[in-house]
Amino acid sequence: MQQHDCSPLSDFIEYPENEMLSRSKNFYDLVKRRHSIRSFSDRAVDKQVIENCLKAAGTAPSGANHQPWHFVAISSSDIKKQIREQAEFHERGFYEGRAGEEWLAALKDLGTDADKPYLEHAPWLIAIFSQKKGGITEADKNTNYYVHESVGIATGILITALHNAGLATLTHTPKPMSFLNKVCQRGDNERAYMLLIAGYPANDATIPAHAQVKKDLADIANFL
Ligand code: IYR
Repeated sequence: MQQHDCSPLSDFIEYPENEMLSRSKNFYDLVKRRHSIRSFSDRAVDKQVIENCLKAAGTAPSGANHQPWHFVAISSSDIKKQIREQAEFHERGFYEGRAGEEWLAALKDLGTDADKPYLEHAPWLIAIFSQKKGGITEADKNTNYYVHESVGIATGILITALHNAGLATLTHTPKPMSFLNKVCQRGDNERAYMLLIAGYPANDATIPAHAQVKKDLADIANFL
């Protein structure tokens, strides 16, 4: 390996094998209770919880460790209202034709439509941006690598962290999403990647049957 500055791996924890087995099972039991919901309570969620989950997301591996992401956590009613208005405007165009027949057919069993009341009801919206240029510090303007992969992994950790904290989420990708740059005051170097809705589920929250069909292990993996 090339000469480079480094320190010993000191915080790795090795578990006894039986504990490893139970931990892996417990984690599966935890994450299989994560469901995307579309009906949120307006009950407030402490900002510190969101901060901790964002810190967890920020530990994600990334190309050359450039951490090519930015999260805008929104609790302001005014900004949520603007996002709802613009998302619904674009979604109406999507559902009224832009999506095309095949895409609309794929969404039928989820029951989604252009109405996005949760964008105002939920206590937190987290707009996730990817950065084309960057580096190990915020001031850098170097090329970023594997941006989609990196931001995808960070988003996955964020969703899991929020679920682990006891919150429900919804991944939302209004199409197009570029209005988020303006509303969130993010520059040209950033591209809106996803909008995450986070909060407590409303009492009437449901899970579409379609979303509960998960492929078997044998269908998603094989061992060589
Ligand atoms: N962005 C739209 C449409 C939509 C697309 C997919 I793919 C989904 O899995 C769910 C919805 C919307 O949020 O309604």
